[in-house]
Amino acid sequence: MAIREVLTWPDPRLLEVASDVPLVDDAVRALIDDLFETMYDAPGVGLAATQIGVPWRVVVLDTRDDDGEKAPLALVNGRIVAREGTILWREGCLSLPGITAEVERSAHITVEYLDRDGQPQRLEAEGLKAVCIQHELDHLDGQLYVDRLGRLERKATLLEYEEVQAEGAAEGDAEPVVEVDTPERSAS
Ligand code: GNR
Ligand code: NI
Repeated sequence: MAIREVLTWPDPRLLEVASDVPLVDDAVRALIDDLFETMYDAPGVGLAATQIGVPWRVVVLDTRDDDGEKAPLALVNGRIVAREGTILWREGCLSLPGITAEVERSAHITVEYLDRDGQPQRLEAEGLKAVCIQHELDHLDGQLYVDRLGRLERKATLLEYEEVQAEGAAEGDAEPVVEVDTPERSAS
């Protein structure tokens, strides 16, 4: 198990379309474990393999159960087979840290996927869970939530992102310049 570096926009690997997993083997289960560890560490409510630079169709999420207890869910080769209604939700993304935007999604979805034992499963979701599944599956197609905004709002949101990133970099101005681009700094 390991905490992996989460890629941030505009890393070109975030734009790649991931491949179906041919067999849920120990390597895929190890990937799922790393995704959970990285997601809980961040912390985030979901994480796609794309975000740690692995181009396989694997996502994890945990939107907690009604009692606030952990409810980890791993979806391999997940696909939405039915959708109903629309919902507006304010989304964030670990690959676009520091900003959020309201995104329109399907309100109710049915998803088919393989679980960590390779068994086919089907689930229905609504609310944050449905939003999160759609957000994560989008990552596997190289899509970020800003790609679901209107053209002008996408532009404004990415401009805000660049401003927030520049402020973060400016706060580090007192540090030795040689450290500015080290992985430790960009991960913190
Ligand atoms: O942590 C996250 N929160 C979140 C909030 C609203 C809608 C989607 C998400 S997913 C995000 C983590 C992430 O970037 N997953 O890809
Ligand atoms: Ni995301």
